[in-house]
Amino acid sequence: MLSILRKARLKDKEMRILMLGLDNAGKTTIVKKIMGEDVNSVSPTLGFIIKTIDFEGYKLNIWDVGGQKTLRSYWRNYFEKTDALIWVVDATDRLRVGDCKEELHNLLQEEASLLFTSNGSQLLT
Ligand SMILES: Nc1nc2c(ncn2[C@@H]2O[C@H](COP(=O)(O)OP(=O)(O)OP(=O)(O)O)[C@@H](O)[C@H]2O)c(=O)[nH]1
Ligand SMILES: [Mg+2]
Repeated sequence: MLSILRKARLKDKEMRILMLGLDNAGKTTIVKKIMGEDVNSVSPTLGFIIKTIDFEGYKLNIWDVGGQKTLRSYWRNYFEKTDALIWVVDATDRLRVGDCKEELHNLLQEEASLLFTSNGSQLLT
């Protein structure tokens, strides 16, 4: 019993954080900066990169996923077991602020429908 409790506590100390946003928004740059890595050698992410940060006793697993248009349909595959979402916006990219809004909206819609279907509810079909 004690070992189960201990495991549960350990599990609570681990978080899965999903980082999404349009391509070129600066996701990988932010993660590299946090990790103390060189930010001058950043290239577009074609799949995903997982980085683990230890913060105040918490293990944060950051999933940095590529944001190019062709990759966005795969975002949904990363939702499961995610504890937090970080949506990265390039505030200087005025031309794509509309795209950014639309993608975030689609993402939240999709997440809502996934939640409902996984609960077996017919609320959103
Ligand atoms: N000046 C400046 N440049 C930045 C900043 N953040 C990112 N960049 C630059 O913007 C470019 C794209 O940044 P990335 O971190 O690759 O963007 P991303 O969101 O990971 O892009 P994808 O992997 O394609 O989804 C890089 O050349 C960075 O050097 C910032 O805060 N200031
Ligand atoms: Mg990237």
